[in-house]
Amino acid sequence: MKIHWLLCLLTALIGCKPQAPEPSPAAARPPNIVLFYVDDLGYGDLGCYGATGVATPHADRLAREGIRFTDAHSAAATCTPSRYALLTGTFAFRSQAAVLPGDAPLLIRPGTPTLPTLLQQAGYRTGVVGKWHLGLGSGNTDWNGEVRPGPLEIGFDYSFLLPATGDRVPTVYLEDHRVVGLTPEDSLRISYRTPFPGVPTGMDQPERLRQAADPQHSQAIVNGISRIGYQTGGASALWTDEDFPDIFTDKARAFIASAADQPFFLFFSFHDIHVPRLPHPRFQGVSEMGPRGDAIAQMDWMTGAILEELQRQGLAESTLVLFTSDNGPVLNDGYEDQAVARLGSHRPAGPFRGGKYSAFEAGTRVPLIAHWPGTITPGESQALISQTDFFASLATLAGVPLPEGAAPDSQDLSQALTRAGQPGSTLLLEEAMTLALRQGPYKYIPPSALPQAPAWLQQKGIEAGLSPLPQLYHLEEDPGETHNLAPQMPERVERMQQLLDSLVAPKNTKP
Ligand code: NG6
Ligand code: CA
Repeated sequence: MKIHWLLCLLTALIGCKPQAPEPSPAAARPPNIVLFYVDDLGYGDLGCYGATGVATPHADRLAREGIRFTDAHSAAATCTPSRYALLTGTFAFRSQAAVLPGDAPLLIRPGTPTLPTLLQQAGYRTGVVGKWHLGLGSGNTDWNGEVRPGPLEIGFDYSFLLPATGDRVPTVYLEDHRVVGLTPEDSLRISYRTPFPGVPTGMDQPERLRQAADPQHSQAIVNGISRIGYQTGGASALWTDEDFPDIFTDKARAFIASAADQPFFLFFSFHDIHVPRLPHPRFQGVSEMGPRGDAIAQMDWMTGAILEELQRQGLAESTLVLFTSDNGPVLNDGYEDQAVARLGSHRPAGPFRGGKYSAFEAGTRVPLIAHWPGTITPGESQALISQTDFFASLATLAGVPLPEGAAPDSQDLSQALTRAGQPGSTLLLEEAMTLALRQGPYKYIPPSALPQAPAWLQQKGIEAGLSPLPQLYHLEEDPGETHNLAPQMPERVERMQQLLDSLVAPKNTKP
């Protein structure tokens, strides 16, 4: 200490500055981490990624002041597998994790190394607010009692959840282990198999609905909207979709305020812009695109309100904000909400082909912004990076080593995450109904065992990217994946198939 001061004095006296140390992202006190995780937001859905028809000033500010990534990927083209990989650093195909029903047990076994457990070990307070969709309980969950295991058993100190999705029962909030607002005399029951006698469904009473829905979304009616799954009781606990922005934002703010003298990790997982899209009345009509655009504006407002809380608490400069999406965009995902009719010139997937569910690029190519004022120099990054890599990267930034065998699919890309111009990954797996592989500008989709997409996708005009033949695209020359190079480049196809096989081969550890 004394020597340090002497040096300072000396340099002041001789009038030259000491050599600036190489900036190290892992500062003495590790940064707070806020992960904004939007649901179904496409590559082209933000102003800073070319959106038209809706303004996103808060996300755009993050991009202006931080790093805007142009080749970042969710782990998978649907929600549950993406979140599983994000939190465990392990691809979902290893345990065949797929989109879960709302009564599924917790998918991540307690004891599995998870990102929040690791951050707890690094001294963080950890919280998750918003959509969960990773299962809860251990099967046959009674929603009227303690619901466990859940996030608290896999590394979170606090949770306030929408348990599955907005379009699935149960349509209640869960805070830590309890459904919020239940009364003992009106117990909540759900079923994904059998209707409850006498309880109306969207199928038999469509005239009660505010948005027409497809058959899969035509069961329990809550707040004038039919959902997937049957439900009865729990009237005092049922959510009103239009309240989501205020309720989730308030919970996030309270979490930030309560954690102020300890580093914290907030996983803020939006319901927006998933279906059903029912933004609060103050956002209705603010975009030119109907409810889907209004939901984007609402999501952006929530982002701004949480950033403002960080500012108010004096935490802006000590917080690394990551802003991204769990999979690519979808327009018609089960409800008639004008998403297709009012799209105009907006391109939800930007220049890419496909979207949610798809092995084509827009299935996983999503916006990613990293923001850490004072530490990150603003810029644009073309680094190839997957959310699967957040685990190892954030471990480095938090200053903790990865435990043996943890996060086997996660690479430490902390340099790329915090500095524009740093290289990303050389290979990247994309998980959809088939796996796909990126290597530099090349994208390889192997011949699929499934000859074509399931009927419910085809009916909505969604391209799954499946083909019985190999597909190879050069994304720099052909971002829209229209010209299959496989017949011309059989050697590259073979090499990429071998690389894919080696990445898919079982790892030693499995959560
Ligand atoms: C699908 C639902 C869809 C959506 C999706 C999950 C049907 C026909 N479609 O099965 O509406 O809920 O699951 O979305 O049931 S995700 O973003 O959570 O992965
Ligand atoms: Ca999603």
